[in-house]
Amino acid sequence: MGGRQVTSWQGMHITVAGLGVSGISAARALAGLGASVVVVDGGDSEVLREKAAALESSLEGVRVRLGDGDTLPEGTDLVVTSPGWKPTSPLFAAAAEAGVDVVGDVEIAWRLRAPDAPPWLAVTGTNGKTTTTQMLASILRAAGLRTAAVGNIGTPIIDIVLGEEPYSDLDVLAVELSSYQLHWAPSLRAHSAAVLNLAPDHLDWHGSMEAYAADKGRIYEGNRVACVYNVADKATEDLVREADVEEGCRAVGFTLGTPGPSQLGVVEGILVDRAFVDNRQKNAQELAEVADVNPPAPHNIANALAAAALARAFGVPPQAVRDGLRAFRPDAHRIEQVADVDGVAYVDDSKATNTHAAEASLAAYESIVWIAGGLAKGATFDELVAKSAKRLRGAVLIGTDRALIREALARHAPEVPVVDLDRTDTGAMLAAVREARALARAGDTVLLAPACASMDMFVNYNKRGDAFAEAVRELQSADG
Ligand code: UMA
Repeated sequence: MGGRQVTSWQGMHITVAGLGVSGISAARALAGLGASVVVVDGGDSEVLREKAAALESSLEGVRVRLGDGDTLPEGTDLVVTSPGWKPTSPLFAAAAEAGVDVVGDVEIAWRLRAPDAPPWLAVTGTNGKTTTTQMLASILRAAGLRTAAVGNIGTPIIDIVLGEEPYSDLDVLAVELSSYQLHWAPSLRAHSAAVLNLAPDHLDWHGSMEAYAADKGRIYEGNRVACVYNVADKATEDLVREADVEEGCRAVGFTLGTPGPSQLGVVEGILVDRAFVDNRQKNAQELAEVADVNPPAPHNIANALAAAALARAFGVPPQAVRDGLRAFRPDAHRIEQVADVDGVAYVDDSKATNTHAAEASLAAYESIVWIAGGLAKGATFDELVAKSAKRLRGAVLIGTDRALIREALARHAPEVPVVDLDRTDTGAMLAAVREARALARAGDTVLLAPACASMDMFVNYNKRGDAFAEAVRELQSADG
């Protein structure tokens, strides 16, 4: 990588909001560039104190203030926020009052990148972001390119653009961006970007669906080669239309149906490209088979098409799309089959923390015993249940907001047997799996797709998925 683009950080007084993954990365980078950094965090736990001590002792020029995330430190020139902080946070009101800008860590990464830095292929959407970004990275690797999957996926982008090992000398980045990160990254300009889908989520953070969509749409701003949208989700296409892009940048759709010109889609079990081919009015290029997608559930084929579109926009050959999709393995807790017991498949989709994700999950199986419930985050379940009713053999409900799902089942699927466990303790998962097994018949799928957040019963969705797998194993060993 060449020299840095910005040289004016020396002596700047920067307040970093949040002592989490992004805040620590931003503080390190900015202090390393000569800025004087104060990290503020509203929390004051043992863990945070340990993190604060480690950060302060490892770098000159960084101070941490715990237990007060609201007041702006005296003399602040710029606030760099972590994504989780709401725009309505008092700290930002204080910054506005003082005439101080607020930007996110992604914005800083964009400003810090070297002139010859690798381009960004960016992915957002309500659901499927992480999987699509990983598929994209796998395809890019199969094409022999040096790449990393970064951003909301867990690796802060600042670490990458500063060229720290093992990230130096990459050819291209596969970047997952959340709506929060996009909100705080006004000057970001990707090579190409995709919005996978748009459904209500995080509305408490954004304030409204319009504001949420507008932040997602920011990913298309200034794209150079392709804005990739979902043909089945008109809202994503609208965002492309509203975006201000570079001359010559194309709108490219992906669809589970037969693709039109400038689209990628599916024809008789084959993923085909009618966007990045010569004479796209007449020609189509075979990329891969549906069976190459892991798992080949409809929403995941859509993810694969979006990843393929971004890779093709970057000039990746068709063969690499197939090889990359074949090499891709999904993360745990995302439609992960954990066991097959007496002809019944047990599938963990604990990552389905909202109704949109659960709907995609339920659409992937024909006959389902559904384990659902948890924290609803203000969601309603009528549409989800109405759309999925015909696939349900039965339902087992757990968690704080289970009554909302029970009532939706009573309205739209009165025939479906429902077990309401009336429990929110961690051990409830074993009971839920037992009840599900009693309802299931050979050929059915017992599917954990809660449509809710997990924090009422578990530390996070990973632990919820682990508890499910553990419960299935206990059933197996009790049988054996
Ligand atoms: N904090 C406050 N006041 C606030 C909010 C937070 O003091 O009002 C403090 C907390 O005490 C905590 C710190 O800020 O110490 C946490 O900051 P954060 O919530 O922004 O989390 P990070 O650890 O910096 O992680 C963030 C992303 N988190 C969120 O967007 C909530 C991570 O995405 C991302 O992987 C990481 O940056 C690196 O880019 C996680 C996520 O849940 C996976 N994302 C959401 C999603 O995918 O749905 C958007």
